[in-house]
Amino acid sequence: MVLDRARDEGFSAVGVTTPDAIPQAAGRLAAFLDAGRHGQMGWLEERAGWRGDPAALWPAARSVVMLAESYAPGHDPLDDLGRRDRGAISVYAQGKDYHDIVKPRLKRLGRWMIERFGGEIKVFVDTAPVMEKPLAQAAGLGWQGKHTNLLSRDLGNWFFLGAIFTTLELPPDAPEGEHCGSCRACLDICPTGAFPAPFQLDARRCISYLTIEHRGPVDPELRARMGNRVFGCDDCLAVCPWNKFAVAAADLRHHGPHRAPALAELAGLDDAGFRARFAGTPVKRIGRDRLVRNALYAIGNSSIPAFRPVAQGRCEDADPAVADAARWALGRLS
Ligand code: B12
Ligand code: SF4
Ligand code: SF4
Repeated sequence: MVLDRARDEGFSAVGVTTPDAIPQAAGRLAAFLDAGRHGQMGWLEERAGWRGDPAALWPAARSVVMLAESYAPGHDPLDDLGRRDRGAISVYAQGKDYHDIVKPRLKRLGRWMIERFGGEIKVFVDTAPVMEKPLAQAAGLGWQGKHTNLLSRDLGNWFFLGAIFTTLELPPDAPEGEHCGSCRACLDICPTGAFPAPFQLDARRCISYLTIEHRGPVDPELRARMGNRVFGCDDCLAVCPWNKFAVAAADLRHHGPHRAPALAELAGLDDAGFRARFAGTPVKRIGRDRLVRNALYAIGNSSIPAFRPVAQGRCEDADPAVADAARWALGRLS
């Protein structure tokens, strides 16, 4: 019944687990943090006790309903990497901010559960101290692949996760097993070698982290490997063979006009222009300076001499990371 209602809300899959279902997660999170693999994402450390133990986050919770929302594209994202005068924006960020789509849906579903069955609920998507991937695997939605993301036989790699914690005792689903087998396509394609081992990521080398989370200048060795990616990276997801079972997302708000903007336009943005261009999208949260920095790295990687004046024009930018990126790009195009 919850499944039918979740599908009515537009979710592609739903499963139930218990707050104590991921006893291995706390140790793995601690190992990740101890090795410094979170880089500047200090917020992962701050409430690690709750993150690693959902039962401690809300002791009254008895069940966790995990939901998947497909954002599968109708194109191959790897095609955008060949367009050297354009910036590649990762598929999840090409349309409306998914937090604004998924959270209201979770709340509506949660309210319906209360009306129907009683109990209390809390809803989470992305930003709360909840390890959504291991919980979703425990709820049977899919498995954490060698690239560490959750994938499924029905949806491939392209789906967001959300959680409803409830005080209700719901019958749990069986956890999903791992179906990567001997495949290692995601590990081999990663442009920066961000996987120290299968199933483990060093976020400090991941282009998604570098373009979205990392403040200040990026290590020159890594920026040279970022290609034209200006927000996020999809390579390890896009290469996965399980995507052949994914169908393009039904909610068109996940697809949008921000697929591959011209690098010259991005590098020329001021604060007001940035806000107007990216309002309501996930790109907005990184701010003008970081996006312009990323666009200048892409220009430096473009081998297009006509971009020299664009880089020149940013060499005295008020933001030191932008000015550094502009000088680096100019040097690479000389
Ligand atoms: C921090 C974070 C990031 C960081 C770090 C990513 C990471 N893998 O940790 C950065 C900025 C790099 C990132 C990037 C991306 N992210 Co992100 N991110 C998160 C966030 C907020 C927390 C993840 C976390 O807890 N990391 C800490 C590590 C320790 O946990 P873990 O990844 O689960 O690690 C597990 C494995 O290492 C495993 N493990 C370790 N050793 C071993 C050994 C063996 C043998 C095995 C089997 C397993 C194993 O155990 C760990 C615990 O389960 C979640 C939202 C949330 N609240 O959960 C979104 C989330 C994971 N991100 C998401 C997305 C979409 C992305 C990107 C695809 C976006 C993009 N296109 O650029 C990329 C993918 C990059 C990648 N290959 O992971 C989605 C993933 C949805 C899905 N289907 O899985 C989430 C769930 C957000 C959401 N609500 O939809 N992200
Ligand atoms: S998102 Fe890109 S950089 Fe990050 S692990 Fe995957 S392929 Fe590597
Ligand atoms: S590309 Fe291969 S190894 Fe990587 S997640 Fe997909 S099936 Fe697993």
